[in-house]
Amino acid sequence: MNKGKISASMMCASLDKIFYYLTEFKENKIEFLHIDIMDGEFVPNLALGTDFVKSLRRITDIPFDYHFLVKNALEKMKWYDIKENDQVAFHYESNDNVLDCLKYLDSIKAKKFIAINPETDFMLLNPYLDLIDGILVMMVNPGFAGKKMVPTTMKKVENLNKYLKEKNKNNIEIEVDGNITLENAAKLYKLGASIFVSGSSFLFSNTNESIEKLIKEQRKVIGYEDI
Ligand code: S6P
Ligand code: MG
Repeated sequence: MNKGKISASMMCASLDKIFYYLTEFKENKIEFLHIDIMDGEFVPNLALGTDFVKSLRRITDIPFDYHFLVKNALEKMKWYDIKENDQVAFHYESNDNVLDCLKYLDSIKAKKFIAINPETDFMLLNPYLDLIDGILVMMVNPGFAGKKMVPTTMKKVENLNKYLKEKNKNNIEIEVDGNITLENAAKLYKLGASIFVSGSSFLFSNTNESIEKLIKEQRKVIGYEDI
């Protein structure tokens, strides 16, 4: 099994510690910064605006993992300065034309992910399997940090992984977002998830542990037995 990757959820990072976090993430080679973008329409919350994200981009070169929880994602993606190899997820449930979004992401050479809410059937993504790099599975109802996992989502990840294997689509990554505690990360890694969004349930849980120690603990349960 490939080693899992960590995506640190920046809506959970308090600003007074931002340089500490970014330095530790860089030194410990965290793979992504997870950038939630919320418009108060698709979800009942607002998050990470264009100028904030652009200034974050100026102070770190860690790849961004954008998660657009918005209506009109195609239009709003263009407001952000998405770089080659950044990863971008938009929601299947939104009002966008999926193919148009994928086409735009191709044109800017970003990695293409489709996000699905807990109640959305992954079979609906069947027409797009040849076109995407990954599927972001929401493990909580979207909009806020600190929510509890919707219990059925664990089985959903297991079934999705089996389905992708049967279809010979092992190249499609499964990203899990929401309530990723250490225990949930360990279970989900075994069930086939490969990218783990870490928010208030782990990296930003404000324990007294150093970020370095937390990253190492998380890595141990996602394929780095030897750390
Ligand atoms: C939620 C958003 C997530 C959160 C993340 C926070 O709608 O998409 O990315 O930032 O879930 O992590 P936690 O551990 O508080 O659920
Ligand atoms: Mg997210």
